[in-house]
Amino acid sequence: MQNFDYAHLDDSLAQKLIDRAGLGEINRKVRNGERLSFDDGVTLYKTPHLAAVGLMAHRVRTEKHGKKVFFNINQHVNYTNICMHSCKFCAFAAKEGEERGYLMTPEIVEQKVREQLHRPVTEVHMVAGIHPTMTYDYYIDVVKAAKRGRPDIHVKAFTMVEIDHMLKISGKSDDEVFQDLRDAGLGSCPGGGAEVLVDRVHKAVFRDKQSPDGWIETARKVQKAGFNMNATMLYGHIERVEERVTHLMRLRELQDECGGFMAYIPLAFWPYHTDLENFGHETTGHLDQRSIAVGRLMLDNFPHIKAYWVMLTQQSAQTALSFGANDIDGTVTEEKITHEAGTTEPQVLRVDQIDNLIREAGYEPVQRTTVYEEIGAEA
Ligand code: V47
Repeated sequence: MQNFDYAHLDDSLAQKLIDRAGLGEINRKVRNGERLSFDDGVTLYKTPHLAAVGLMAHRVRTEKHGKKVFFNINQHVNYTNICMHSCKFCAFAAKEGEERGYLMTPEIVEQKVREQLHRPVTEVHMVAGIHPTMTYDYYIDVVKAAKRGRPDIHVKAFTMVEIDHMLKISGKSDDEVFQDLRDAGLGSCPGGGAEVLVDRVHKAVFRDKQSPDGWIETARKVQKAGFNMNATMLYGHIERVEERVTHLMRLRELQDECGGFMAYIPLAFWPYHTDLENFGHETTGHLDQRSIAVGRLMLDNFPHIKAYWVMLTQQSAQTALSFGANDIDGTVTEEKITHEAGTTEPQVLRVDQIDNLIREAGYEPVQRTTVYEEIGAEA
């Protein structure tokens, strides 16, 4: 059966729907490749006409990527949950001495990677807590350990929070640290740790961790050192619409300057076992789709928008493919951060399950490397 595809909705019909939603001027800008303003971003977040926002985002996504949806075969290794910070949204972190705290030696990291040798994994995603006493050499060693376990694997590791910590404890210049990381085998950096890049949310929710300016500054250094990275936003807690838009504008500005961002990944907040549990609730399907769509429309200089199924859920991630997303992340394997916070999703998806999610929604699955080279036409 040929799926109805609203990307190809007759222009005048699309125009009517969007005009009726009061979004005609924003649509005109999008169609003409004009940059959307802060106020446009706020309007897109506030309008009740989600379908019109989704339609605009879907048309942009279709122009950039056609029917392709990227995924990768990856594994996660969270090498420690011991963390000196106390972010209110986090259920993963443990304090040193707590029974649930753990720290993997580089040998264990190597072992974790070896355990997956029977699968065609191309990427290891490594992020963790900021351990209060871990040495600089440890960070370099865990990258080397992953490469020893599987020499051809792409190591996507360390959020800007971890990189900043390493720069501070290394006793070396920034250039030397980036060279050490490159020599050890670091390929790129994931997009975590950004949360919401505004001071009010930082003060209220993650005050003792890297500031929004600090995240941007470290991302600038990483990209100027030649590494690609992703960017996230953690939404669905105390942040306001205007703060989400500020976050997007800051990412867009940095991308104009450095150009090293690959994907934007809105992360749906899971409240369970966190300090925001009583305040919090799971994000809604409505907010999930809107977060993807507004990201696609505002971030005109980002090539990819990722619907991370572990946090969005498979249902929302699949729907997001028609709201601007062109990537669904990967097989994952042993994710801890969201599972500690109550996600109902499994630890791992098989390639045939990912394939099915993508095809059922009317798209074409394309396996990719971490840096978006196509591995085959399809899974
Ligand atoms: O930085 C923490 C978030 C991030 C919770 O770059 C939470 O490809 C939801 O960045 N509910 C880490 N989110 C994960 C991450 C990521 C994931 C997948 C792919 C990529 C990529 C990056 O998780 C943290 C934080 O923002 N987080 N606690 C929570 N309770």
